[in-house]
Amino acid sequence: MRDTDGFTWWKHGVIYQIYPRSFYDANGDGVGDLPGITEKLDYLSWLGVDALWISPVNTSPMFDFGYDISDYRAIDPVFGTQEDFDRLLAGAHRRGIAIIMDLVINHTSHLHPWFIESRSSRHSPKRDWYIWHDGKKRKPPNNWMAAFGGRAWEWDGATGQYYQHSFLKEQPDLNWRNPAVRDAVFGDIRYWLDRGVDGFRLDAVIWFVKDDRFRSNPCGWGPNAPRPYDLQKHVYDQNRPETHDVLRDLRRLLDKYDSRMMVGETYENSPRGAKIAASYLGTGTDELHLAFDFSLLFSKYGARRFRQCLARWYEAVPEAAWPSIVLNNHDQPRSFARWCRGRHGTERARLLAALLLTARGTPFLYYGEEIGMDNGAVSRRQIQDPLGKKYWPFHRGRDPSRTPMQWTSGPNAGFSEGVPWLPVAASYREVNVEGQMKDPGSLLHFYRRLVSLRRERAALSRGSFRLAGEDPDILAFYREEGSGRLLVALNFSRGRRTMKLHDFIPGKVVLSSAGRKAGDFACTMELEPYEALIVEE
Ligand code: ISL
Repeated sequence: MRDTDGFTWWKHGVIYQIYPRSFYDANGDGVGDLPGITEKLDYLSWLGVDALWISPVNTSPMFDFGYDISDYRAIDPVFGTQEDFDRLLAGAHRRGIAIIMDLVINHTSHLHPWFIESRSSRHSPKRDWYIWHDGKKRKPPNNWMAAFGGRAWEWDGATGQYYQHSFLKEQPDLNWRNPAVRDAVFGDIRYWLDRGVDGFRLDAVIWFVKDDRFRSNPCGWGPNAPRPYDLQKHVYDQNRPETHDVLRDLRRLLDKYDSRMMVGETYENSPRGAKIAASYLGTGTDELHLAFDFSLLFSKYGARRFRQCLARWYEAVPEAAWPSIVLNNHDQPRSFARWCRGRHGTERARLLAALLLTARGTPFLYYGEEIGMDNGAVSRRQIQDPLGKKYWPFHRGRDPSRTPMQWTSGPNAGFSEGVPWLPVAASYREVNVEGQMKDPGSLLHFYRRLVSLRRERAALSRGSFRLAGEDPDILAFYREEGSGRLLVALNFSRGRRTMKLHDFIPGKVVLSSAGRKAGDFACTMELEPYEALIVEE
């Protein structure tokens, strides 16, 4: 891709996540598709993003909307054809945009031919491709739970054994200790690398390898306790050391190609998140290229908390590696719903935009974040997500952050001419791309300005990072590269605040969310309520 002097696309560019069912529906069946993404490439190029991560589009029976793959080499007809994929890839590359596929290899669909063969008999040559185990006195082999509810073991009456699944029972886990599994999956990965795909987002990395002695987990108290899954410490079914071997092998495979990358979903919702995510970066050059620390995403709002998250994350990332920054994805409530509802919502959203795009690390934007999309309201009848179906009303599932992209104020928010698979969020009349494109003062234009600033100023995309001050309401930091030094100050309070900085040198405004003109002089650091200010010294 577009690697030029000092610019590596996955380090210095901006990555945009698309949930393809919900982005744009080109054929009117109510479900977003690949031709839909291709149609919107000009928009994405106008926004200035460097890469798209597209949630899974491979053939799938859709028990988990694509996170259950039954053919790694094919495109699911609901999203289009192989040719549609090639057209998207070519169109993106023409515009200098890289394509990152979602690689779901912790498990397959139960309808993948490998699993069908594996479960056909205890003597099947593919039996050991999945994790089969005898029961203990008619009970599951140990106490492992599935992240999506119930036991991690499903009884197979026909062959008289249990198989293990970390998520739904329709998502049996592959046995990554088996070299034949590696060879087969690596073959499928090479298939996409040879077709020109630029990278992969690796699903569910922490679950890849399980304890070889199948020991039961000790009791514990996790983030969503008393959900049974969080009543144990996941010592033996997560983060096993052998997972690093798999990543090292994968890295060696990718390194045979030019400028390809992989970013891992290194999930953890606890203060240990940064350390765990960073561990999968290995030495910095031998495992993942990028990992996700979800601490900001799970954090409460505020300068102090966000500062602590950044500090921990940067401290954990190995010297030779590179961080990423993320506030949203398809599994969690949208940042707008978490932090920006009510008065001053848009101002708060601007602060988040500035945080995402000026901190050190590759920013990941989730579709709709750039216009301030809120969670949608999804009634019980409309629920699609298996998690919502299972846990309503305690957990309403992940549909609210997956509602259709809001393109216009017209019917179905301009997403589809059919009946959308999920209802559009009520905010679409005021919050949509068309309206915001016309308004230079909109959130969308603010994002676009920030994205282009990162390209103009190497200090923002590549520079060093140093926290400035300890103000409880202001998160401030210096970004420095060569002779360029920028001060970024984000006022998270609803009041006007003056920053006390012993080493502040008055400078020119580069960007302000509170109406100051670029080029004006900032002699003191008096910040307006919720102001994001970038000053060049
Ligand atoms: O989102 C979660 C709980 O609501 C997490 O536990 C999440 O399930 C975990 O991070 C793994 O997520 C990934 O793999 C799942 C898939 O459903 C998610 O969409 C994906 O991001 C199984 O493939």
